[in-house]
Amino acid sequence: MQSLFPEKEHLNPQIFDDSTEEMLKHAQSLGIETVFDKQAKSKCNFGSNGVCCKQCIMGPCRISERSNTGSCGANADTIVARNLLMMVSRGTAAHSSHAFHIASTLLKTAHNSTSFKIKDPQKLLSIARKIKIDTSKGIENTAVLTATQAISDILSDKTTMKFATSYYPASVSENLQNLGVFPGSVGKELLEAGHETSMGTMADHTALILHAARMGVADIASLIISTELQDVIFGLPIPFFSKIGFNVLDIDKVNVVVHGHVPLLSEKIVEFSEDEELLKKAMSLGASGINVVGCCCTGNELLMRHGIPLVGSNINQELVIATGLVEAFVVDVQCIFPNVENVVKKFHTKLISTMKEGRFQSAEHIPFEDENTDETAKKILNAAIENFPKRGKKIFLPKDEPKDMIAGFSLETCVGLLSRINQDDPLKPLIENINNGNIYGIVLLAGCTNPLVSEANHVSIAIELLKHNVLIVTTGCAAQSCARAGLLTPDAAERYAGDKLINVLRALGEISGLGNPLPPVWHFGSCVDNSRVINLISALAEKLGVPIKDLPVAASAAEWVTEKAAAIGTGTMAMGITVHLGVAPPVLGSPAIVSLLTQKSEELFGGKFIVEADPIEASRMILEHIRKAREKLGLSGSAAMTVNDSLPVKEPSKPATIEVETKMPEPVIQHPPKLTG
Ligand code: NFS
Repeated sequence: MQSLFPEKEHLNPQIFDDSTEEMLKHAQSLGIETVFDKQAKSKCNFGSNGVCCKQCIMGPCRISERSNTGSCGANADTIVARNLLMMVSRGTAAHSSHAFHIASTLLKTAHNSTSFKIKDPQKLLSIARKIKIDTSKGIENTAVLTATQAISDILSDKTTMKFATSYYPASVSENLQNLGVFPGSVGKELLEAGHETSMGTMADHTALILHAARMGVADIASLIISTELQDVIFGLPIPFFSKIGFNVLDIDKVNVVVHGHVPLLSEKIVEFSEDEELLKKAMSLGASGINVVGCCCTGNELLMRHGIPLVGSNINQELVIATGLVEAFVVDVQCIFPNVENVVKKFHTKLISTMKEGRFQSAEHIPFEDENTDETAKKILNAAIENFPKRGKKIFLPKDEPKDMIAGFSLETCVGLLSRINQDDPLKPLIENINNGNIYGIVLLAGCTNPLVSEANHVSIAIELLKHNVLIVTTGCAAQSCARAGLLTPDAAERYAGDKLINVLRALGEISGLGNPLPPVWHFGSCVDNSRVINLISALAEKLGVPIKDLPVAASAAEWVTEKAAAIGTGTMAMGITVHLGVAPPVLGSPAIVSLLTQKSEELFGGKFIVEADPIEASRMILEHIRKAREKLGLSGSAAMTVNDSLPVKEPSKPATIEVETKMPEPVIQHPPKLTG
């Protein structure tokens, strides 16, 4: 058979994770094309620079040596800025549609018309107090008012989003308001963006970019709505031991992969996978049980609350099916490659779509409504079970065992853990350790995995930064990359954390009851859960009384792919956080826009974009940004460091300031009730 990978350079064997490479070879041997081949063939360079305009049918036009404007005279700056605003808007539409769905579910749940419960009334009360909603008339009424406020933030004709004004530090809101980039409702922003980007309307590229920033800020508020209200319905994340890898699929069981982002139905699939009737039926057909595993961000959501193992990130989805072991590949919305339709045709796997926004020509569509999730979950599990006897002989798993990991961090997890050190002022120990340099800075590794850069960049950056005592928090597919590389384990702390950070991790591991250091990379959940990190950073800024832009923090989306990542990155930057991008956004065709995003933005927002493909150089730039922030705050340990400074010391040079004042508590990290592998 002709190789699908005649030139294998883009799969650098040194940096590509072994299991993925093994699965790729297997898929290749079956003649299956995946994103790895398709991207190399399809990528368009004009589009990459952002200078392609499809706004009207005098075009499509593109800026080239032959013409420096489109047919209507729109120049590269206008075209690039318009394209960027449309990209950020689509990402925001996806996130806010998710937020709208969750808020509606909470509203219906409060009216008792779903099978969901208000699982965490305390969280609901804390949200309500934060957005200044009356809590005096009972939990159901509070839920109705909170959900209604969220829906109004998404769809009404308002001038400010309450979830933004209430959650962002005052200094951030004030700056955004002064710049005229504080969002009204998301719907209003989307409507205006659609209008402005239509042919012959907005031709001021600065106004378009400022609107992109306003949209990004609205996007972050949408994330906050989704995360906060999901916690109310499903409960807070709990630190869990779990596993990641293709081999979390179980040869003896009915394997159900849940993929996408909105965890409403998948929560029910997990719940009913333990239903006795269904288990009996699975066993009667020769299986030893039902094994639900997660892909992408739906997987991250289930991991955070139930310890459900992860089978893969966005670039693994086709390969998961190519194992031949998946009875049902159940998708909700977002980041689902249409190619999964082609791959399932080679196997017995049923592709089951479940939401009206995410349909496929040949998939079986089993839609769920909030009112019938139980029945739909059972129907899907039945379909998976009945498919088990049809499993073919073309099954394959890579030889590597799944990797261990600990996940389930959140602002509440951190505060809960730290309150074991200082009950009255939980953030104080964290701040003391940032002040004295035991924690040199905090960096969020977020976003997708990208087939062009393989899985190495998140991991390389994490390892470089850890050496320099930077604490890593991570979400989304980036978290999965780090997990696959074994970075979410106590061993990784001993191996990679710098000489000061390791003391902090050891102390925290001790007070958590783990008996080992905490992992040096903290998994904060799905991409939507970037809001948890924003909330942590906001809490630190407010506690220290400094704007976010002055904190020794940064974010990195080293392998970003989607419009949603563009929205989160833009919103994060507008809040004052410097964001590294490992893949250039489609703006290089306009030097004016490049300058706005990478330089002028710092004057306006305090945050800026750093674009650097090389992970080691990117780490150096991030460290330099943190060094400057520390210097400005007058913190110790601000001397220049480069990534060449080797800091392999594993013995503590001086003890961390964390002291355990309380009696040793019960362990807080749990084993999930069921684990494969
Ligand atoms: Ni976020 Fe990237 Fe998708 Fe999740 Fe993964 S691709 S933008 S990380 S699954 S949303």
